[in-house]
Amino acid sequence: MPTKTEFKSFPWDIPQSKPDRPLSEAMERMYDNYLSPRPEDNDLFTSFKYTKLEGLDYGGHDGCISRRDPSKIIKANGRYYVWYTKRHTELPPRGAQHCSDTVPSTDWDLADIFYATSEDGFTWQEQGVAINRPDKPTLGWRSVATPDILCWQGRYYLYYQTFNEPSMLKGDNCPVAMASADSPDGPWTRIDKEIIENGEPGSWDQYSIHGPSLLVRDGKIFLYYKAAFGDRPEYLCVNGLAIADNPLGPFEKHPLNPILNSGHETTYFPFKEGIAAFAIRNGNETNTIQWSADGVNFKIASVTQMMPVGAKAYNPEAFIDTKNGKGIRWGLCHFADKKDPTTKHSYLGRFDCNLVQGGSNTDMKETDVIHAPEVFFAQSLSEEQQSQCRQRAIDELSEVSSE
Ligand code: AAL
Repeated sequence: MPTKTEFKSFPWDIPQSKPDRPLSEAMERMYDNYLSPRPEDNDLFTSFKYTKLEGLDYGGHDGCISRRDPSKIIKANGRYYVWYTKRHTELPPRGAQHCSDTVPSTDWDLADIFYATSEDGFTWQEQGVAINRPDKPTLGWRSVATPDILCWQGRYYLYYQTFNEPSMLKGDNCPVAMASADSPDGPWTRIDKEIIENGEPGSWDQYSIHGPSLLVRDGKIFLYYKAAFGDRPEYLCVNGLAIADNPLGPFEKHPLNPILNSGHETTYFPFKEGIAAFAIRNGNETNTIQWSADGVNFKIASVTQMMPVGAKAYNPEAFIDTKNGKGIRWGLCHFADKKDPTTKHSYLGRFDCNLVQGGSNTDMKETDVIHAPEVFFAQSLSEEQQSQCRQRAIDELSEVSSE
C-alpha cells in the first residue's frame, strides 16, 4: 500500500486521460469504462426531455384506445412515418382470466398495426391500418403488435409480433412475422409465417421474440430482439441478435446470444463504427446506454435515468450501413397509464436527447435531473408494506428498551 507521500494528490484540473498514479477501482472505471471522465462530455450520455404529441385521439383516455411500441421513424415522401401497436376495444384490458374474443387480456392484445405521419415530429396524423389481424387460424389472428421498419433496396419491410392466443394466458408468447411494400403507405404483402423462429425448447427465447429492431450493418440485416426468460414472476429481460442476408431470412441467431443482459424493449442505433443500445429497465444494467464496436459485445457507456419506454428514434442512418454513426436526437416512445387498473392503456409521446457525436454542448446532458415530489410519492408503500414497516419499527424499539 503506497503511503501518501509517495505520490501526489489527484489533480484539481480533471485529467482527460488516465493519470499515471495509483487509482481506486472507481477512478480506474471512470477512465476505462466511459468515453470521457465527465458525463457531460460523453457523447453517449444524455438526459431526456418529453413532449406530449398533438393529433392522436385517445377517446378521453378511458382505456379503450391504446397506442404503444412505436417503430423507428423514417423520412419518406417529404414527411415522417411511424408504425405502432393500436388497440381499439370495447373494454380496457381485463387480464388473461377475464378476456374474451372482444375483451383484451393485456394492453397489446386484440391489437393491429397502424401508422401515422408528421411534418414536424410533434403533430401526427393517423393514416390508418398497415397490418390488421388476419382471420383465425392465420398467424397473428389474436393480435399483431410492436412493429419495426426496415428499408432495404428500395422496399419497405415491417417486422412485428404475432399472437395466436391472448397474451399472458401462458406468458407473453409470440413469434415474429413480416410484411413488405413498395411504399410506406402500403399496400403490404404479408408473409403469414414465422420469419424468425422462437428458440428450441428449453432455450431462453423458446416462447417469444419481442420488439424486433432492424439495422443494416456489414451488408446484412441485423435484427435485435428481446425475450423474457425464466418462470414468471421471476423473469429477466435480455436481448438477442439474429442476422440475415435478405429480409425473408433465414435469420441466424448469434452464437453469443443473449448479447444484452438487461433491457425491456429494444432501442438500437449505429454510433461511430459500432452500435449503441438502451437498457431501460429489468436487469442489473437498468438505466444504462451501451455500446459495442461489433454490434455484439456491449459495454456500459453511460448511466442515466428516466429513459424512454418502448423507444425508437428518428434515425436516417439505420439502413445505410454506416461505420461512422452520428447518433440520434429524438424519437417516439410510450407512456403506460396503469394508475387506474380499470382504464389501463398507453399513449405515444416524443423524447428528445443528445446522443450525437461531438454533441458535447451540455444541452440535455443533465446529471442532476430534479423530479417533482409527486414522482417520488407515486412510489408509495402498499398498505401491507406500511404495516410491516411500522411493526418492524415497533419491534426494534421494544428490543432496545428490553436490553
Ligand atoms: C412491450 C414489448 C412487447 C411485449 C409487450 C408488447 O413493451 O416488450 O410488445 O410483448 O410489451
